[in-house]
Amino acid sequence: MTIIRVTPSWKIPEQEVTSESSYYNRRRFLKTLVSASIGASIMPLTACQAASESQQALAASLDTTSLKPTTTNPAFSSLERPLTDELLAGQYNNFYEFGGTKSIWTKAQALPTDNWKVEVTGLVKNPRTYDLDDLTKKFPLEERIYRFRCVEAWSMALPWIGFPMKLLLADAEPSSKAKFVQFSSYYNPEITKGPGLHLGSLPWPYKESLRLEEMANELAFFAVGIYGHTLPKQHGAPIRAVLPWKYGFKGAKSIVKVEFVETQPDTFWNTIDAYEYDFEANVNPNKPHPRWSQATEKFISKGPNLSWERRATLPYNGYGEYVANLYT
Ligand SMILES: Nc1nc2c(c(=O)[nH]1)N[C@H]1C(S)=C(S)[C@@H](COP(=O)(O)O)O[C@H]1N2
Ligand SMILES: [Mo]
Repeated sequence: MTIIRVTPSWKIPEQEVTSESSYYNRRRFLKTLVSASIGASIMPLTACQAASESQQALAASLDTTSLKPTTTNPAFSSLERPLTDELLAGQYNNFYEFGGTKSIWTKAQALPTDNWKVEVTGLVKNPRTYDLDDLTKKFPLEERIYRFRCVEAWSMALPWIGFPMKLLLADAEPSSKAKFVQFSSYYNPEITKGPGLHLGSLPWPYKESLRLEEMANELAFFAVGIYGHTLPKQHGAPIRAVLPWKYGFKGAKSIVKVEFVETQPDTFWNTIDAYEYDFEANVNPNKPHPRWSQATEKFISKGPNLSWERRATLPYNGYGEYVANLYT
C-alpha cells in the first residue's frame, strides 16, 4: 500500500497569492489581452486580423452572465499557485461530444442551454426534475478556487462558482439501497456530433459516477459558473461536476441527469478503456498511466499564448486532508 503524506493546503510551500480582481474586472481584462496581442503582432495584416477576430470570438464566448457567489468559502479562496488565465482555460478544453481536439470551444457554442432541466432520479425518496434556476436559488452559491488535473497531465487552477454536491444529496434523500450516483451529460447526435467526426461508436451519452461517500465529501461540487460568470459552453454549461482530487474526466459536463443506483454503473472512459481509465481515477503521482508518467504535470497559467510549467503532481491533487480517509 502506498503511504500518502497528507499536507494541509496552508503548509504547501511557495505561497502565491492569487489576484481576485483579475477576473472581476473581466471585460477590461479581455479587451486588454485582445488589443495587446494585436499591438505586439508582427504578423502580416490579414493573419493578424484573423487572429484578432478569433480572439474576439473567444472573448465573446466567455462573456456570459455575471454571477456573484452568495457565500465565500475561506478554505478554497486561494492556492499556492496562480490562477489560470481565463482565455487559456476557455480555449483548451476536452468536450468530446463536439470533437477530439483541444480547440472545441468554437463547436461547443452549438450547445443549446435554454430551459435547462436536471432530472434527479433513481433510488431516492424525493425524485424531482429541477429547472436550473430552481437549483441555483435553492442552494447558496459559493466560489471555490480548485486545482484541476487532467489525466493527460496538463493542469490548471480554476475559480468555480457552484454548490457542494452534498446539499443535493441531502435534498434527494437516497434510500439505503443506493450506493452510487451516475451523472449523464447532454447528448443529441444532431447537435453534438460535428461533421467529419468518427466518434459515433463511443458509449454516448457521456456518463460518470461516484460512490455516495465520495459525493458526500466536502470537495465534490456542482459548478454553474467560473471566473465570476455563468459557465461558458466550452466548460460544460450550464452545470457540470467538479471533483478536484480526481482526474478531470470524472467531472461530467452539461449534466441533464443525476441517478442514484445500487451497483457500480458503466462510465464513459472506463467503458472505452478500463486499463487506461480506472473507475476511481484519483490523482496519484505514484501510479503511472499505462502510456505516461503521472509524477509531474504541465501547469497552464499565464497567457496570452499557451505554455506550461512542470510541477510535481500532488497526491489527491493536494486534497488528501479531505479525501484520503475515503480510500484506506
Ligand atoms: N460531457 C463531457 N464531460 C467531460 C468531458 C467530455 O468530453 N464530455 N471531458 C472531461 C475531461 S477529460 C476533462 S479534462 C474536463 C475538461 O474540462 P474543461 O474543458 O472545462 O477544462 O471535462 C471532463 N468532462
Ligand atoms: Mo481530461
